[in-house]
Amino acid sequence: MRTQVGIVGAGPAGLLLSHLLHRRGIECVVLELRSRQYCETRIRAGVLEQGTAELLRAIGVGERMAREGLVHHGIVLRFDRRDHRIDLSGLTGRAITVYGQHEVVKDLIAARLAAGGEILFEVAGVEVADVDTPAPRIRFRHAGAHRELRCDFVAGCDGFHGVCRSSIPPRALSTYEHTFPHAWLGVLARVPPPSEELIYASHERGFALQSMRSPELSRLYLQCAPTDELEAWPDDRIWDELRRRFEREGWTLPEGPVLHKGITAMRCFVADPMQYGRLFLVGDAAHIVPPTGAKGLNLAAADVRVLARALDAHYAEGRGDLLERYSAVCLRRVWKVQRFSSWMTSMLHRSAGGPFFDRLRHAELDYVTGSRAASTALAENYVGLPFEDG
Ligand code: RFL
Ligand code: PHB
Repeated sequence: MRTQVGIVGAGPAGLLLSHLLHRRGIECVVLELRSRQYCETRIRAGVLEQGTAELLRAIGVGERMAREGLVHHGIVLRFDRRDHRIDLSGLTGRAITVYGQHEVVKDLIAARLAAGGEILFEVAGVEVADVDTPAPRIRFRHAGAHRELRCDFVAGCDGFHGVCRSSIPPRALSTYEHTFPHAWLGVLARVPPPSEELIYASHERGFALQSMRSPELSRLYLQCAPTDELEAWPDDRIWDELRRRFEREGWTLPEGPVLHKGITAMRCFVADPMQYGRLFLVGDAAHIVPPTGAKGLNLAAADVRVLARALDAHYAEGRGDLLERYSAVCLRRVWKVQRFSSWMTSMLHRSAGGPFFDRLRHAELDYVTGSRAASTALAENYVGLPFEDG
């Protein structure tokens, strides 16, 4: 098999890249470990920056999002049992769209297949070779047969646990990591979201977040210990803890059937550079941010824009400079998003630092919600920093 760009991973990054390349007349093949159904039902992110939503619309995959996505103009920070609204649109003129990541994935897969795009699901044993030569190869097994995909470039869109990053020689890569001593217990429940906007709650018992997927589905998160097991969190305990952490006069949390629950670590990770020879790392394969800023998927989409444009410049104009600058351009945004996500995480989560740090966090919340300049700084990061496509 031969193509121009071999893409490993059919998450948001790989699918979006393949759709952008297709629109620019560049051939690609996507190789995915899991089944189509698994990819389309994996519950993860929910918040799209305005720029991400605009990109999806501009490339013709925004129709269902326009119908079913929820455009939000503000978010709420709840502390001291009171609400403090950050008026995202008033402060920045921009908004966010709440639309599940798996819905984005469904829309992209449908668009790719409708356009005759090639996505091989349930491949195994993916190995990337010769990326430091002009003729990289990807070896894999599919439907019981050993196969090889020859290509000009490889896009490693295979997430944090994928194989692409580890195919770069360690001497050619620096990594930066931090793990927060918290985790999130995430719950999807069939119950109308009690508030129209997202609520980030900072409470003595720990952080809690109310989000949603539709007018009938709530997405709720609780700060928990990274060592917690799901068995320690029966539904009753979850509702009881949510009720305590969201406590506010005149606000009640209705209960409903829990459809899904999971525990997520809170990790920061950056690989530098995000490229080696003809291999380009994209999205979670290159970086992880803690979910408090709602940025992982948006950052993956930002990488994709840069890479698609650089590959287009290579094929259409014979220019290699944008590909050379791929990592440098992406990393500027990555570190700003890392900064924002870490700051949100530290400000909102209860830590073991003791009373001095509890007071500092409280002062931070008080300042952010009381100062127009500080609220604007939060808002402009939350709706998404401007793009630098290199
Ligand atoms: P993905 O989505 O992990 O996709 C990688 C794909 O590669 C496949 N794969 C392989 N394929 C072939 N061969 C191999 N050896 C392979 N190894 C892996 C995998 O099966 C998968 O299909 O990475 P991608 O595309 O970079 O997308 C990144 C996003 O998924 C991620 O950043 C976000 O989900 C993070 N995130 C959030 N981001 C936001 O922008 N807004 C949010 O509100 C938000 N909330 C969240 C989140 C992540 C969470 N969890 C569970 C980590 C909330 C949570 C709870
Ligand atoms: C979500 O809806 O899943 C969500 C919202 C905001 C976050 C993280 C996740 O910061």
